[in-house]
Amino acid sequence: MFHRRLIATLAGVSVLGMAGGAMAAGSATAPSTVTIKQSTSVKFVKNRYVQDGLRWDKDVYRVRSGGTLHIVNTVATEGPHTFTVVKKTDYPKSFNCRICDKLGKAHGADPNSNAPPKFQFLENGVGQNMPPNVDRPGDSGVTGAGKKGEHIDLKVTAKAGTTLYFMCIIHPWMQAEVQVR
Ligand SMILES: [Cu+2]
Repeated sequence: MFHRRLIATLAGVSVLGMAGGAMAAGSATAPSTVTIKQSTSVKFVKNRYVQDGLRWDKDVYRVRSGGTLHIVNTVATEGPHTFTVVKKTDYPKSFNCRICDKLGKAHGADPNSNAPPKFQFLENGVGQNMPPNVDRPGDSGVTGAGKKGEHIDLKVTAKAGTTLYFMCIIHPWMQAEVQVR
């Protein structure tokens, strides 16, 4: 399956960063640092299906403009992940994910090899090896080689009032929002 190949090809990179902050209540008090984790529950029904419940730990996150997204691998068996901003209309509804193919190529992932991607980050769809300022589709980061605890820190420069639609291009059903306040 395509996502299995991407798991292998995007593996192999990580950066260090700061610790996460607590989520505050109310839009006026959105936190300056928000931690984004994953959880999973796998359901296996013989001769029917495997249901992969891998997900972001929330559907909606809030962060202050100028704040930091602290994205951590928290499921030991199913990393790495990408935090990738896309247009809402580019969200896939199946494994057939055109935006995943396009941005996977921009990361320099080779679907025929286990090598790590050439670029750990994208800024506006262009590969680079430093974290982007997150404010638009095509801003992206790979969380690491997949080991538990690996993480990236991304600065959100989008203006207050912006909603960022993000996904993991390795696991295309992992889709959630960041509301910038
Ligand atoms: Cu993922």
